Amino acid sequence: MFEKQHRTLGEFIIANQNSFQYTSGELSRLLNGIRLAAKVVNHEVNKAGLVDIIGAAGETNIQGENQQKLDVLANEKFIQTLKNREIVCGIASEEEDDFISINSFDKQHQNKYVVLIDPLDGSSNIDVNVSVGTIFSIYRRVTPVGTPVTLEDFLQPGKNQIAAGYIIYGTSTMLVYTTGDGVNGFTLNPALGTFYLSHPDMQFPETGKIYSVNEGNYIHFPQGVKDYIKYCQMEEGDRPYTSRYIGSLVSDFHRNMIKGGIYMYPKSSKAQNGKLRLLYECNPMAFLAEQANGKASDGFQRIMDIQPTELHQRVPFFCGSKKMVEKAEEFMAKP
Ligand code: AHM
Ligand code: MG
Repeated sequence: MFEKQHRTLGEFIIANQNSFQYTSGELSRLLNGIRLAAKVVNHEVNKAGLVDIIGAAGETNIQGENQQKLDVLANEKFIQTLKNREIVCGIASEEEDDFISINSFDKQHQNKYVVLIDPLDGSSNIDVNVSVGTIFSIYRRVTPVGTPVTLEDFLQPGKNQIAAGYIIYGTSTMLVYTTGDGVNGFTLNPALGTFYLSHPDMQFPETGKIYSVNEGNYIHFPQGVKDYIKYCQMEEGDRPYTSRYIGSLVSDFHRNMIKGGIYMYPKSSKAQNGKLRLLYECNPMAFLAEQANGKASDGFQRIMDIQPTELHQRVPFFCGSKKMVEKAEEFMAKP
């Protein structure tokens, strides 16, 4: 008997195509486009530490220009790949002021999906060789096929998402995504350039022992958040919890999903809506969290119920193991 082969991401996408509501194959082509761009960006991220050495050897940057910043490069690679393959009708990116409408001569706005993307989240971690990630979110357009996309196609509540996921450029590179039927994680074999299904049906433990928040902002947090943090630190039952904060949402989320924990980016007296973007960061992570039996809230209501009003809108974010997010909400609700 031959040993059972691990499924590749490509095979998985095809196998799941038929269980999907709209079976034109367009979503599969789109996910394959993201898979390809992920490999290209992974290659660039992996050589980040070599940039100066390669530059000094004259292999790149012969005009003495500054090396392009990796977040800008990642943005270009994802947009280029999705544009070239003519698989979406519009893209909005955290790196761009406005959305991009895509039309090819022969397709006449026939594509159905829009993609929202944070091409390289946590990019300040690149300089210190710490994990970063890409976050993506996919919706069906709401305006009629055959016409150019409008802002309305992008300003949809998170509950309308068709698919969402992230790529984590970590000790291994992984692509984790959902199409609304659970969450699956694929690990890149760098020697072959192939993603293999390594983490089927990922689930947040119902509760956990890790809290992740930038405690440097403590004095600026609302009283409910301060009280919840004190609760996490109290010696009682399974507490105190452990504090772990990478400062890279994808990495903090990924760890908490595997081990059990809560990630928080609350509002503060310095930032009334917190820091994270509803469309590029919170909604996709919220969709993944809910699909993995976790929870995502702004402290008071479900993230995916919020009706966005602008592309770069920010919201407070509490996300992770269900019981922990509920407990944080309990503290927030106290007068
Ligand atoms: P970015 O989109 O500018 O990279 O910011 C998002 C990142 C998150 O990944 C991370 O959790 C958070 O910002 C960290 O912010 P802070 O340094 O304020 O704690
Ligand atoms: Mg970001």
